[in-house]
Amino acid sequence: MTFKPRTQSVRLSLRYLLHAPVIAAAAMLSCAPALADDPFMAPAGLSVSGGHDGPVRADGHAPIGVMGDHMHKAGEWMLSYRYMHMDMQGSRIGTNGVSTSQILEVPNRFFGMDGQPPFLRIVPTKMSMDMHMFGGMYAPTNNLTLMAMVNYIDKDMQHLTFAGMVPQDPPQIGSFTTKASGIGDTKISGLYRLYDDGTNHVHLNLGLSLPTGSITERGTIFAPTNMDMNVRLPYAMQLGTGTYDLLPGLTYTGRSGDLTWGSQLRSEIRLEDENDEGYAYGDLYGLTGWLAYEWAPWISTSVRLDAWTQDSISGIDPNIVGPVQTANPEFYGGEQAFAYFGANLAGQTGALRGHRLAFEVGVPIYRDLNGPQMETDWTFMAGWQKAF
Ligand SMILES: [Cu+2]
Repeated sequence: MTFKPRTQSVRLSLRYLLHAPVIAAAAMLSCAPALADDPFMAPAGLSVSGGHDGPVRADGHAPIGVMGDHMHKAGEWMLSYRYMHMDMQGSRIGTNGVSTSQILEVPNRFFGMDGQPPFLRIVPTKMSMDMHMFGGMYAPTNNLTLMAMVNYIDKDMQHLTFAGMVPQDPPQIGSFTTKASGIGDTKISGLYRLYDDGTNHVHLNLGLSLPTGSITERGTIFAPTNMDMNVRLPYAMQLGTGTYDLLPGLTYTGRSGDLTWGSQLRSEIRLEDENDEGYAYGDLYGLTGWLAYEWAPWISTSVRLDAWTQDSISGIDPNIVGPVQTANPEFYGGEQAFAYFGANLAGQTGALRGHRLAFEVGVPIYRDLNGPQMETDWTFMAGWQKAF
């Protein structure tokens, strides 16, 4: 098994491909003021709430996993709640799954420091994340919608501990679970309408992520030295990035009868070289595309593909030390693609009118991870939305 640095050429080419729409957006934005004054830019038929008597279209919103997919008409509010569950089991290096015994052969970057064995001796086996997202949207004008989102995160990671000083085939000496929960990073953003002809719609997403999530969570681990230790938890168990992050993106949606489609480019760009603890997550670029069919105004179903690339962590938190892959900033990031299957429901009459309920399940189709790194096996999201 080798641990050579991953080839950069594939990643770079994907990155440039993903950059292209940002450049296109910048070009479109330069002519946006002229479009914004055009009364045809915001036809009444585009309201996602369905107006006062027309049907509320289930496909008026993208699949629930897409953030900032739709805009509102002037004066309209929306409240939303999303619940997400993510399940990870096992690890991979690049595109290959690796066993526990393979992980135990990976060098420990902290070897030489007090009590640190030469190879990894703690292996994470399972992780789950639950996230509660509370969102609000408000449109001061037809061409601008503002959005804010606050998150509550719950993380749980299970590990096996192996004898530290046994050089090969170390015996397992214990296991432990770490948990962290609390407020995550807060996101505020603006969606600006660039083009709308009633069939095709394009808007710019420009957001800012505020570092409200803790990056100093602690937990008790069972160390390879056969001792319980209270330590700062690895990056994967922290609740925020610790940096101010810019969230630029571009969204396109289209409709023809009962068929809707769309795509969104998104990115997370760190605005600081390092956070208070000395590191920064890698920048992220993602592209998603979906297709939905509305069987009746109250129900639509969707398929979606999402691909993203993210660099490893730069810098290091000197308080995160341990013979475990999650303590190594190099074992973060990679390229992934997931397929999602979803349904949107929209209440039509009575007290249910205007209430939206949506679900989406995601499964991996491609995972190339800087690893060993835990792999996501499936995700689930459910959401409620209501415009006023
Ligand atoms: Cu909304």
